[in-house]
Amino acid sequence: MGKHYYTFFIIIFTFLSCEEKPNKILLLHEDWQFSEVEKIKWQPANVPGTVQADLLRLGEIPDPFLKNNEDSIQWVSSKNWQYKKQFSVSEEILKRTKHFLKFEGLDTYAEVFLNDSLILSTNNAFRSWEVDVSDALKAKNKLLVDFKSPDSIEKAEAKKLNYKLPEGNRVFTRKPQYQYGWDWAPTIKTMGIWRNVSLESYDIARLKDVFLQTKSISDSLAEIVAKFEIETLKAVEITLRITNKNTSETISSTFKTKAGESEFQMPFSIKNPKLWWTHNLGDSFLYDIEIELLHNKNVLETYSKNLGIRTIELVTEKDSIGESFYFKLNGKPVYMKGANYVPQQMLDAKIDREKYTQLIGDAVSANMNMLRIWGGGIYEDDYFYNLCDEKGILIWQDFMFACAMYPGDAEFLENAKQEAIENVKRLRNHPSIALWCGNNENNEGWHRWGWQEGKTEAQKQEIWDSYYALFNHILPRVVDSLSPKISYWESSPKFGRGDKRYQFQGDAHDWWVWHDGYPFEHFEKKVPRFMSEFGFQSFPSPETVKYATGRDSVFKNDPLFANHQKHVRGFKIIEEYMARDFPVPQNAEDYMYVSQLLQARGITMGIHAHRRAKPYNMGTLYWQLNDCWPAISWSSIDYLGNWKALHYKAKKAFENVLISTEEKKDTLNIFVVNDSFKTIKDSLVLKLLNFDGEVIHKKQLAIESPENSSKIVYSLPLETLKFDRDFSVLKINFGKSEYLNYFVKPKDLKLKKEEIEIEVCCSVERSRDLSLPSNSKVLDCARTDNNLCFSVTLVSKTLQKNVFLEADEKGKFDDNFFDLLPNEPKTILFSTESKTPPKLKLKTLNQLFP
Ligand code: BMA
Repeated sequence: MGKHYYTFFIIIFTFLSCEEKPNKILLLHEDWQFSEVEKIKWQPANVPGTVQADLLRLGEIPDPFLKNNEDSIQWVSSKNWQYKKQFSVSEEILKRTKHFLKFEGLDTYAEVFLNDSLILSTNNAFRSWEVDVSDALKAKNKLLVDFKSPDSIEKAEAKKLNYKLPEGNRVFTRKPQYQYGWDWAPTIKTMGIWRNVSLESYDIARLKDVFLQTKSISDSLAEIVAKFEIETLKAVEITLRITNKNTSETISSTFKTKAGESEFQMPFSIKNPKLWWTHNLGDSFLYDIEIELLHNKNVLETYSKNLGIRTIELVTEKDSIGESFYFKLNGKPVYMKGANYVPQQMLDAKIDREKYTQLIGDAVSANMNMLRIWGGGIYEDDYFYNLCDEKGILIWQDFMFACAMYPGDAEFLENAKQEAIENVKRLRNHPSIALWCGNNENNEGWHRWGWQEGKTEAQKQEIWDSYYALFNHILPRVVDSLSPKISYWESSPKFGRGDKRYQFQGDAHDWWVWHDGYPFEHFEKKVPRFMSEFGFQSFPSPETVKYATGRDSVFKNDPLFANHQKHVRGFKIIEEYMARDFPVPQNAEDYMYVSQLLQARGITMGIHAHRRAKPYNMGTLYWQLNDCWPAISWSSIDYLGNWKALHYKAKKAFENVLISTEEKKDTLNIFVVNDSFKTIKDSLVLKLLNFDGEVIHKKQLAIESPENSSKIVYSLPLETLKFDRDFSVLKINFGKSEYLNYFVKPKDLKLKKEEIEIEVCCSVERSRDLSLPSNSKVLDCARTDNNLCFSVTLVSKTLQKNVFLEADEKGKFDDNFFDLLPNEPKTILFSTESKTPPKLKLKTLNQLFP
């Protein structure tokens, strides 16, 4: 009896004394130093970061984004670099049984030494690396990371092949391909510890992965399965608890693990689920799901995951014309509007959250519902995808292979496979992920860009086999096994522009415009099923040019900015197209302004043509949303975040309800494109005006625009109307939508030079009845703290084309580059941090006519 009591006490005592501690993650970001290997000069380093960003911060290299400095920093990536750090581990952590060092991103060829022992060698910047350091960890530790220059490694790899792979040695290194120089990017091959480093310690179990997979959705129920990967030191009983924070429902289950890795599944359901939609079609609703790992009732780890309940499907079905290419979100065909995204931060690896939030906000403001993360950049940070989940933007995600043919040896393929596994797993919980795509233009390049020339049949076969193994076996299998509800698409585009099927099947890139010099009208002639790239360059804002040159004004052909045009024929192409459609100004600022109008004209012409062709065409993503440095490029937002004319015009062209026109012979067909899921009945109002404001023709009729459709709602016979094509505009209204149709190119318009009257006022005090003060008067109105907006009201006696407002304060106009109709006042809002009304500069196309 006494012995039993004794045992009982021992058990209680052991239980109390072994209260299990939660798993511990220690970020190792502080106190790093770096040095060139050959020189040994230790200096403080930022982690996460890059060698280049640190050298810049320390004043050891000039800023490669400025002037012609790019060349003078190329030596950096030809050297070897090392990072070191000492760190102490508390007694409490040291007592833990298992310790892992985790590197979430090493760029790229690194050897890691812990306490002078080699613990890791890496060769892929897109993978993360974890090492069991349980035996090597001490109270005081030394960590050393040695980075080899990619140059010599790439050369050695290239030598192993008896042929040259297109396009250069970058294909041997798994790091962002655009860093080797692109037609919008400088060459900056970064090196360094570019993502988090941490020490993870545990005693019993840790959660390695959670996948919340939606199995079925009905109005009354969503069935989800949580799939867990758990690692335990030995066979134990663990409990997993799932709490839906929105409903406060909790479920938990206990499982028996085996030593090492175990997988468990826990189904759960959500009643009357709220679906996740893109922001233009509904609420991007996210459930807040908490996941806990417990042992003996002690919580070892807690995670929060956003769960968006939706289905997304790429529909590629043979039809009478070819093969469809469209996305179904929650069972409904959805038209995709957006742009291609390139990395925002070329030098700094630390995520600038404000920049990310701003850019995704700008995509939402411009009514985009899809971004394509292009394959020459990076798999973005989780923060990026979280923003897209929250804001209702879908992501077309390329794997990071672009415009080249890649090696096919076993080691390379295995490396690429691990990269894919890791990134698909990391991103599969995001409702924003709509598609995985194998590569950008590799297939097109191989078949149409002369890459096969000079190669033997055997060499060609080998290169193609390597392509096939990666993009038609490995990657689709990874997606299918790890994220089975998301489609995989081998290559964007499906067919190049030399292939007849371009127009009838799959996604397409239209580079007839720009690269081949075809007129913008070509966008209207060849409309594909889904346009995943088309674009045209423009200059950035004068602010961005001044930032890059360090000058206080801008010059045409400025030698300090010429290197920021990375397309060999770029300047010439812009000039040629400009002369076709616009007056070509001599003054630099005017030229930059017109280059933006030109880009906006071309790209919106494409967007309109694509949207009118719905449902034949079901998507339009222009090239490119953003810039990675101050550049003349295809972007609609420049490096400093300024909206170019295109971004304002895309915002209009991407509205859910779009009025568009098409002139055929003597008839103007008026379309209403309706992306919403509601039929809209309203009146269509047409007003044909001349530029002095005289009304030549008026018409009003009731029309119906069916849900999710594009339809000709009225055909206006032009031959019956007497009007000057170069001095008239047709204003078309339908509900809140408005469209201005011109009958000739901008350069052929008879625009008059006339003053614009302008009034600036604090928006809260702004009275809607306009009694304009004398010309260009700025009202001095008191500003309250909650008033961050100024209203700017403009009016003119004649039509003013593409009014461009510039303020002396940093801020944003809610519209710009707009047309001002004769005698119709227009009010624009300017949001700013500034307390005083902005001083405005104004430019219009009218001023540029001789
Ligand atoms: C497309 C892109 C990029 C390129 C752009 C402009 O092909 O995929 O490779 O920057 O065209 O040339």
